Formats: sequence, C-alpha cells, structure tokens
Amino acid sequence: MQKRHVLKGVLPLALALTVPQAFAQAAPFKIGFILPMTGQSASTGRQIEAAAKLYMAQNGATVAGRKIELIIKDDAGVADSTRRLAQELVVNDKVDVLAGFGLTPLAMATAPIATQAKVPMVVTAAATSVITTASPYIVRTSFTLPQAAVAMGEWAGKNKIKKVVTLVTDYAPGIDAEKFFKSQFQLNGGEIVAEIRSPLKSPDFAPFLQKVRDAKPDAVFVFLPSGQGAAFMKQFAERGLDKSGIKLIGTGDITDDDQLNDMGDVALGVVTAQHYSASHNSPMNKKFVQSFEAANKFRPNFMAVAGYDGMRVIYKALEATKGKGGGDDLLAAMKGQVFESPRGPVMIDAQTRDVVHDIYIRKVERVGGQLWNQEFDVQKAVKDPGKLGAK
Ligand code: VNL
Repeated sequence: MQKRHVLKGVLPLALALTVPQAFAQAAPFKIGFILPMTGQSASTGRQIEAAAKLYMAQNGATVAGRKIELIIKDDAGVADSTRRLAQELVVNDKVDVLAGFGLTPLAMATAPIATQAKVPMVVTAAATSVITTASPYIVRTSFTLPQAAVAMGEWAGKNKIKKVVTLVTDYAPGIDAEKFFKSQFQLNGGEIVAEIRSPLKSPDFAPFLQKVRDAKPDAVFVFLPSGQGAAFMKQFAERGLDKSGIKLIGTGDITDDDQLNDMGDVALGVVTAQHYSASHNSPMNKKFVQSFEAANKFRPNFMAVAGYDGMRVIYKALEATKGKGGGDDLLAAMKGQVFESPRGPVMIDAQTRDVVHDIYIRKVERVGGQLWNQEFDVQKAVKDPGKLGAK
C-alpha cells in the first residue's frame, strides 16, 4: 500500500522531467507600466492604459509562446513613487520591460534603475529631448518637444507672424519648447518680445495672460503638458484674448484630443504642430480611433498613440527574440524598428533610440459637429532636433 502511494507521487514528477522543453509552460512576459493614474496628469495614464489594452485585444495576449502580463502601477506623477515602483517591479515582479512615464522628471528618476537592471525602458509620454540620453536602455515612442517647436517656429515665421510672446510651463519640456521655437522663429525673421514661464503645479494663468496682452504680440506660442489645455483655453476666453487679435499657436499639447472637443469656440483656428491628430486621415488611424472610442467612450490623444506604439515595439522585439526576451536582446530588436502607426510612418532611430516621425501643422476646425486638429501641412521623418546639435 505504502509503496504504491510513493510511486504515485514520483511518477508524475519523472514524466514532467522528460517532457520536451517546448511543451513546458513558459513564464509570462511581464510589462510594467508606471503611469500617473491619479493627480494632475491622470488623463495621460488613462489614455496610455486604454491604448495598451486595445493593442493586446487586437494582437493577442501571447507572443512567441509567452503570455503577456500587463502590470499597471500608479505613481500619481510623483518622482519618488516612480522610482520606488520601478525598483519593486524590477526586483519583486521581475518585469521584462518597464514602460510609461507621464512626465519628464519621472522618466529621469527611473533611468538609472533601467541601466543597472539592464531592463528596457519604453517611454510612452515624457518628451524632453534629453531623456533618451539618460540610459542606454531607454527607447521612446512618444515625441520630443523640439520636433514640434521647430516646426511651429518655421511655420510662424513664414506666415506673417512677426512678434511672439512665448508662454511655457516652467520645467524641462517647456524650456525645450521655448528654446527651439525661439531659434527657429528667429531664423525665419521673427522676434520674441517676451518669454513667460508658468508653474507646473495647479497653475493660474490669469497673471501670465495679462502680461501677454500688455506685450501686444502678433501671436502667443504656448506649451503646457497634456491635461492643462482646457483650463488654459477657458481663461484665455474669459480674459478676452480670443477677441484681442493675438493669435494662439503652440505645440499640439494645448489642443490635446483628450479635451479638445469640450473647449468650445475659443479653440477654433488655433494652429499647432504635432505628430498626432485623432483626425489623421489614414485607414489605420480610422480603425484605431473607432476601436478606441468603442472600448473607452473617449477619444484617443497623442499619449494613447504612444502607448499603442510602445506595445508594438515590445511585441515585435519579443517576437524577434523568439520568445526568449532578455534586456540586451530586446533592446537590440527595438532599435531600428520601422512601422506604420496611427500617427503615420514611424522609425525608432537605432543610434538615438528616439522616435522619428512626421510633424503636422494643424488648425482646429469644427467638422461634423466636433472639434478636430485638421492637418494641413507636414514635415516628413523629423528626427529630434535636440540631438542634431541645434540650439
Ligand atoms: C511632458 C511633455 C508631459 C509633454 C506632457 O503631458 C506633455 C513631459 C503630461 O515630458 O513631462 O504633453
């Protein structure tokens, strides 16, 4: 009796040991997204999570035999939390890839952890030029402020705008936007009459808008991080700036598709430069927007498209390693990827690990009863000017 009992226990174990490797249950492949799901930048987290889930729903939850496990952590936009969560994801959860990073300081705080752990870090939001230089393990699918700001500086200079006040949020991406807009605008014959910076936390734009008004420029060039555009537009209208003859131009963060449709008439005619509009005219984008809206009941913005493309880059890298993964091999397979995104053609520059994409000039128009950023001009395959030695 006792002998049979022992055998019963041993047999399955012996069998298990002879099962060929291919039939063994492969460990899940873990992607740890750290996002601001609460706080001032919560819309960025909500957009990216929804897009990552849509990508999985459309492309399957298994890649090269590995089940994809998405882990979402909320850092509320606080760098100390991002750093702690990244450490926990790497040490305890043993994630294969880190992703997300809603604001530049959050990405910068995590970079040393990615380097030390040799874990690829896919930045799907933060957009200061310097980020990709903070770790050789960083790959970016979002955008850079210099890409958009340079395009806007050129457009403004060539379109009868002579005097501009810049108004940017006072942290790294705002400084990038200010600096790169200015140099390109000046190159095209424009003059900067004032440079204004507003605080990142709960800004009240009223005093800054008064300064803009007093300077009487042809236009005000604005950068604010995603999520602040609607509040800005409201105050812009309340102070009558929309009727003052001062044109509003900026990077596309200000006419963010997450909020644009609720901004009202004040947004009409605002010209911005950016890499993504939900109204981008391509079959792939139409399908993306339709499926996204059906699943979420809100419109995807440029954060969503970066999250979607980030998943694409990770999936294809895992495929290229035939399911093996491994930080260095994944990273190698992320570099140089070329693909069609809902935004248009995209490349991950193999040297800089930064995104190369088209930058569109867009104007807000009402079409079919809704507000859209209507693309009317394009610069093709724009590399980050911050890495070209430009000032
Ligand atoms: C950043 C840049 C964040 C652009 C944004 O929204 C944005 C950043 C949260 O690098 O911190 O629209």
